[in-house]
Amino acid sequence: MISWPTPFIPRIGEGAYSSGINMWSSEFERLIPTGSMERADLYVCGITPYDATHMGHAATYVAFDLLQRVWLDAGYPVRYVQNVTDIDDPLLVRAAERGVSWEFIAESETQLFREDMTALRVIPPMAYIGAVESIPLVVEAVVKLLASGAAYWVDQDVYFNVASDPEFGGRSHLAESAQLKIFGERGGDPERVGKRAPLDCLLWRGKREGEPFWESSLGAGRPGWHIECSAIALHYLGQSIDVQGGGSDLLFPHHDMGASEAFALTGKRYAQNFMHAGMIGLDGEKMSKSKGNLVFVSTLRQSGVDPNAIRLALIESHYRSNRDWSADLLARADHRLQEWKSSLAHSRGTSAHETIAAIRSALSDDLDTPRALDAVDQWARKQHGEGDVGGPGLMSRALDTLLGIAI
Ligand code: 5CA
Ligand code: ZN
Repeated sequence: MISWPTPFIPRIGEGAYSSGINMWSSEFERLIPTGSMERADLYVCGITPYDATHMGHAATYVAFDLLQRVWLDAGYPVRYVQNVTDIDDPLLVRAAERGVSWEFIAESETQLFREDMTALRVIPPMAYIGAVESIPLVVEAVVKLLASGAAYWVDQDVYFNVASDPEFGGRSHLAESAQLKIFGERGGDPERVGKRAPLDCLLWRGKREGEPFWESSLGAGRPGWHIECSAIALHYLGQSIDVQGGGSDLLFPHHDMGASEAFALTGKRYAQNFMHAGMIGLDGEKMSKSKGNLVFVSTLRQSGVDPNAIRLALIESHYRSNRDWSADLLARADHRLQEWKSSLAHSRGTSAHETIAAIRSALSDDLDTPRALDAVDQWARKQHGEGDVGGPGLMSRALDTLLGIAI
């Protein structure tokens, strides 16, 4: 499906990342020095379009946008793929509630997401792939898993045998009791009779009365969730990628299941690194459709909030931290934006180089945005004081290129 327009990204000269880009200190103790990758491949789990785009979604996609900007700035060609889970149970539930078709919900919410991403200056993926359009890829993958014995039938459904990957669960490191609990909460069916193991996950759901279905060599039905991302990523990016990303709620079961499915399909470890963004909450609760405590990007935009302020608010704290959205956070970000604007207008010096080096250094250290914003604040304060500092043109371009803040 189509994605959204690429924002203009000014050139500020290629970034010098002499100490390497360390993006994965938290999860995979890897430090990849500049020059060790010919290109950077990224797969980020996309939305399930039934209630988009809330601040949690926005924070996650802005975090991966920063990663892409750092890679591009360091000179890596980036290949970025994202999916849209445009058929899944929540869409059917929402469609029934609203008395409209699930296709209408999927299309309209995906369109809103595109508009929000455009407003937030998020660089689009090179391939934006829907679950529905990838059904042939999923069927091909499931057929292969059945043939190798990594999948099996339960009535008209097909399940993945998680034991076929000896490293299953190796990303989340959860005890089995925790795995079972979370699996049950996040779309899994540990109690299903006929499975070989409670954690085995659905690959293909045979046709049910009243539910949408597609004809295939597996019979009529629709895809399971985890295999959607594995099949899309393997097809569009090949057998190994640098980073798979998403919010931390996807670590288990989604990313563990997907990694094991990819391993069963290729015999190789698929994502070399996983990056997970923290959860955005409201008043101490995770922001989610089921809790009904959502703040939407589109609502804020309609009320006249500058998308730059939304973006600044989302990156005030580190992407990995669980944090709350609040009116105060937005007010602080808006204030900061006004300060930066005023400093750019009043600037009278020449050099922004030190500040740009500080921004690059902070971002290359696991996207340390608090430190990057602090460097800009320091630069901004100096513009109003005495002394020969500044460089507003270059500074303004750097804010856009590196932080996606266009002023
Ligand atoms: N379609 C699947 C992924 S294949 C899905 O999880 N969709 S979603 O709409 O529920 O979430 C889209 C992305 O936003 C995921 O990466 C998810 O981890 C992230 N996300 C969802 N809620 C939050 C939140 N409250 N805070 C931060 N990120 C969130
Ligand atoms: Zn996914």
